[in-house]
Amino acid sequence: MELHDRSIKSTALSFQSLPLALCLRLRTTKLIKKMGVHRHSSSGNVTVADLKRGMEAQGRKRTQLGGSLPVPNVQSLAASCHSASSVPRRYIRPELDAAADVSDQLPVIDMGVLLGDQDTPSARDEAAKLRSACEEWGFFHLVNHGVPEEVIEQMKAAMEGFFSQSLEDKLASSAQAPDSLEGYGQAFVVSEEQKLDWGDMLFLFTQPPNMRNTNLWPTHPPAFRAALERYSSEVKKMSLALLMQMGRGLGLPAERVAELFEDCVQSLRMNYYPPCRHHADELLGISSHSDATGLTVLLQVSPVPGLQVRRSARWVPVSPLPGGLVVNVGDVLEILSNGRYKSIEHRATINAEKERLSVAAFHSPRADCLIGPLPELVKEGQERYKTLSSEDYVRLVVSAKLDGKCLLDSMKVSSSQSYAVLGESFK
Ligand SMILES: O=C(O)CCC(=O)C(=O)O
Repeated sequence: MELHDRSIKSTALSFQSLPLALCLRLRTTKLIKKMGVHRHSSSGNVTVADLKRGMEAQGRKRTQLGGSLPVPNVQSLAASCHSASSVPRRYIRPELDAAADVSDQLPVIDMGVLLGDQDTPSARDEAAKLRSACEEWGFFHLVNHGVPEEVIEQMKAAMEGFFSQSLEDKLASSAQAPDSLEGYGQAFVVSEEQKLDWGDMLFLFTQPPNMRNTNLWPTHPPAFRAALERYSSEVKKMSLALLMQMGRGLGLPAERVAELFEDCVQSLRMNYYPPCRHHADELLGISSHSDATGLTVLLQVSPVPGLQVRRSARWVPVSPLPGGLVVNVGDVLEILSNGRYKSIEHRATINAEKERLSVAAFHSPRADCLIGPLPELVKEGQERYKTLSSEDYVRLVVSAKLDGKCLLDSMKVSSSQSYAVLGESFK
């Protein structure tokens, strides 16, 4: 237990409080390029010294990690695409198999039943269903979740109001700084060659309140800020209660889960995917990825399908359930649970006729936790993942070439990958 409670001293890199959420799908090339650091080995690894030099040289602050290369605003681009040939090739993925397998359906968990009288057979059955959803799927619909409908409706209206403004107005209140992920713009564009996602995002830190960069929070519609604040705190409260139930499935006492997640870092990624009449089956709103954080709560704002979850070699569509939320296990939870709970790849497809909006709320454990299998969940020394301080985990996330689940794979004890980025001794 002591392992996971240890406080981590701040380093020159100041990664201690860099939230894992910030590092969602950050890619080394981008960071290194921006920091003026060159890869120094054929394996593509960089050392801590390289990172330090680069950061010092550029005088970057932690929250400046992770800007994207400049790319067009997709909402404006879509409005000007009147023929198949006007969709730029960088967005088109001819090899994409957008077809989904509708024979499988995500489990549905009822939070009301889960939190009801624990001694009833129905509560026990729901707890077993939750455990199996986390072990087998890594994804589930959550109904009766307790986030008030009015809070959800206000959040939806706030997002619709923001994205329906002119590009100038969206940029005026919330434009990303060139070297930052936070704000309105794009993420994870690291090279001029890579395929681009058909979507724009507004990415904001929401918890703890002292991490908020409120100068990027939209001022229109006028109710945006209040809606975001309420949504953020209701979703955080619900997530903690759900994490306690998920912890129970692993045999963890509620206090242990609270210790890890009560002071969690939460960020929200609000997605806008315009329709595309001409190439919908060859576009992705978000490329396939697993979430580098702990627990994600997704609100599908529009009643338009688009989310797909990988199951074996197939893609299962996740259509919105009225009043429901979609929850998924992130990489950190898979690691903490020593592989019992699964972090699964997912992606978003594009509709030919209708726009689609969604908002993902990412929750990471408090910043001074170790990221590794919880000792009490490791049987007979069988740790399946390495243990890193959260600052080293962040360093690994930013150094990994993110591609599906390759980051998580590299955290496996069975992986032969060494981490030059974490120093020569770390294998
Ligand atoms: O829009 C969706 O359904 C998926 C969003 C997502 O995966 C993300 O924001 O990371």
